Amino acid sequence: MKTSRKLMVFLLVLAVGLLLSATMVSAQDTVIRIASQTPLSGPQSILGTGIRNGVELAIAQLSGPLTDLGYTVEFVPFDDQATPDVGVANAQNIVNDGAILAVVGHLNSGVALPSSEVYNDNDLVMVSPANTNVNITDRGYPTVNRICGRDDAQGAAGAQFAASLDGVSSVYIIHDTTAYGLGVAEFFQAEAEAQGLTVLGFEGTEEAANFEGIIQPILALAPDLIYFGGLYPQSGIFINQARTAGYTGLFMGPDGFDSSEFSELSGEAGVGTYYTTVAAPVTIYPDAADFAASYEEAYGEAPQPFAAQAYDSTGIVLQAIAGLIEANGALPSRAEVAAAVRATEGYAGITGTYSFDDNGDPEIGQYYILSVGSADPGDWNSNELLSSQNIPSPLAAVEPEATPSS
Ligand code: ABU
Repeated sequence: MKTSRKLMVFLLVLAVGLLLSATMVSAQDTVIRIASQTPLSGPQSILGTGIRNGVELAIAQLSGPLTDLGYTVEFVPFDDQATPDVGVANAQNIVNDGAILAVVGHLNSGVALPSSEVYNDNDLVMVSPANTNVNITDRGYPTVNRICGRDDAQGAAGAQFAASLDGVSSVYIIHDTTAYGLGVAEFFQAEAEAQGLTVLGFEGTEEAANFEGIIQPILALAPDLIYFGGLYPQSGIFINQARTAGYTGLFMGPDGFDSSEFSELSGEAGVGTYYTTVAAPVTIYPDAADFAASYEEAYGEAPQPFAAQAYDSTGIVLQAIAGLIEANGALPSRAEVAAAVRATEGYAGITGTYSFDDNGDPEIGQYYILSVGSADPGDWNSNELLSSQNIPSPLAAVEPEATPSS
C-alpha cells in the first residue's frame, strides 16, 4: 500500500513535470526576439536612442502578421556605447540567445564592422539604418545589409557640391580617425582633387574638447572650406571654436553631423554649415507622417535622423520572418531569415522602397545635401534641403551582360 502510493506520487510528479516542460518548450518556440545595438549612453546616445525607439515602434506597429500566426515578438535593445569592444561583447551575448533572429544597428560603422563578424559567424542577420562605411557591405557577407547609402557616394557628392560653391577653390580636411570618419574623408578628398580643388591639409584627430592646436595652423592656411569627416560631438565643438578663433570660411561634413545636438554644440557658428546625409529630415518623406506623429506621442520629441530608417529596417526583418513562417509553418533558422532578408524586393517603407543587391546594399541609395538653418536644436528637422540624388549601389550600377541573340 505504502509502495503503491509512493509510485502514484512519483508518476503524478513525472506527469506534471513533463506537462510543464512541454508547455515551456512550446512557449519558447513562439517567442521571437529582435535586438538593436546602438549607443544608448555617451555623447552619441541621441542618435542611438532614436534608432532604438524606431525599432521599438516598428515592433509595436508591424508585428501583427507574426502575432496572428501565434508568435510573440520581443525587443531587446543593447547599448554598444559607440565602442567596438562593447559592441563585440554584446554581439556575443546576442548570438547566444537563440530566440534572437535579427539585429537592427549599429550607428557607428567602426562598431558594426567587428560586431557583424560575430553575427555573420552565427548566421544572424543585421540590417543597418545608418552605417555608411563601404566595408560594411563590400565584405559580401550574406548576413549584413543596410538600407542607407555608402560613403564612396556620400563623400563624392559632398566634394562635388563644395566645388560648385562660389569662391571655394581650397579645402582643409579633418577626420576623427574612425573607420567612418577616415573613410568618408578619403572619398571627399579624392573627388575634391578630381574636381580641381586644392586640398591644403588632411589630418586625423581624436580630440574632443580643445581644438586650438589644430585650428591655428588651419587659420594660417586660410582654406575656403573645412570638411570634417566625423560626428557631431566632435565637429560641433570644433566649428564653434574655429569660428571663435577667427575662421571666416565655410564648414561642411557628412551624415555624422546629422543630429539636433550639432546645433546645441556649434551654436551660431554652425548656422550655414553644409552637410550630406543618407537620412533626410523625416518631414521630407511623404509616407513618414504617421510615424513622426506616433514617435512624438510615444517619446515626447521629434524623431532624430535614422529613427525612421530603423523603423524600416525592422519592418524588413519582420516581413521576412513572417513570410518564412507562413510558407513553412515553423520558426525559421537564422540562416533562413538572413536569406529571406537578402531576397527582399521592393519593400515599401516609410523612407523609401528597398531591394538589396547581392552584397546587402540597397540597390538605390538616397543622398541629400542640406544646410543648417538655425542654432536652435528644435529646428533641426527644418534645415534647408539643397539637393537630393538617388545613386545605384556599385553592384546595381553594373549593367548585366547582354545575352547574345541567336
Ligand atoms: N553614417 C552615420 C553614422 C556614422 C557611421 O556610419 O559610422
